Amino acid sequence: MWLEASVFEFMLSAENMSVREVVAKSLPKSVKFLLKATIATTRKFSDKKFRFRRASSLTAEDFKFWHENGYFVLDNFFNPERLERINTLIAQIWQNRANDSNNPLVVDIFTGTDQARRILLKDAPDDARTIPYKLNDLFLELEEVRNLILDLELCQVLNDLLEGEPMVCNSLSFERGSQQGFHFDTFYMPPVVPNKMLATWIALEDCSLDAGPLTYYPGSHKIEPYYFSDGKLNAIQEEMPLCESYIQQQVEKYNLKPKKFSAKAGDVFIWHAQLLHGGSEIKNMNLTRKSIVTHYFRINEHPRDYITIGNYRHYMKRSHQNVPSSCGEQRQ
Ligand SMILES: O=C(O)CCC(=O)C(=O)O
Ligand SMILES: [Fe+2]
Repeated sequence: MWLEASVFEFMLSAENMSVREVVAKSLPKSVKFLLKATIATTRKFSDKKFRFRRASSLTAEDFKFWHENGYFVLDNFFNPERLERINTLIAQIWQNRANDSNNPLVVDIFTGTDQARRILLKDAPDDARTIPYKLNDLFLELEEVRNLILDLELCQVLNDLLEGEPMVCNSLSFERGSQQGFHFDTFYMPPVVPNKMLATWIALEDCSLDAGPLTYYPGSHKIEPYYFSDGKLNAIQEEMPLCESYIQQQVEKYNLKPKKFSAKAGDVFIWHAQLLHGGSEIKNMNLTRKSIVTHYFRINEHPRDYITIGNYRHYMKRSHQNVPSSCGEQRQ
């Protein structure tokens, strides 16, 4: 092969990701194709070195699994040190939340209690961190979070699954389980083109089964979607009882059984727009379950609404969620 092994080493290293993107951009198509094929082959034979990284292109078997089950797991995808940096940043964000009066971050606190509400993080009381909460859209503020949820190789996998380049639509950071009931994400953010949306769940630490793990029904993405009275997939609260009985009936019809995701730090769980999932009950409130959930659309459907940070890596150009006093926006 005309390219030196050391050149491959250089181009494959995570640290040189941006250089890799620049080099890749300037190459002619035929060379890019050769390079991509060779990189994939090289990775296959260097498992040890890329223990936490995975060849970007999925195999036919992977696609079959995705189409049959509506989810896909990338084991050991992220390096624990990288996750620790994110956990430290989140701790600092909580600690320093009130230092900046313009801190724009928005958090949903006391989830699942009668105190549940959406507020600015800077106004959150200390105990809000000890009860399940969702910290919204950290990616808008933190480059490290953008780089994690828009990791190049992760985005290449998402690109393959979406058949188009992914674009982050929102992110939710958790330190405990969500205990959110079973739902389809299309209740809150249906994509413009059916099914062209997906979510990733990144384990920022090992998750005990008592910490309220992610739970899901394999194969539930095959259920015919439920359309509300306006013909859309967005949930209409008053119609939820009817929708829920439809889902129940479909789960029984297809004999679907729920599963829990017992994640290890660095694992990534990817789910289809129509996969029925939720957060299971937290058995021990002292246990944390640090994770980041990200929902992605495709740039194809939002040609003017995104910011690009590299090949395959885009996020929606948008502002933070409004707090309810200024807007009654539907939330998930
Ligand atoms: O992490 C969980 O428990 C579920 C989160 C979820 O369903 C979502 O953010 O869409
Ligand atoms: Fe969800």
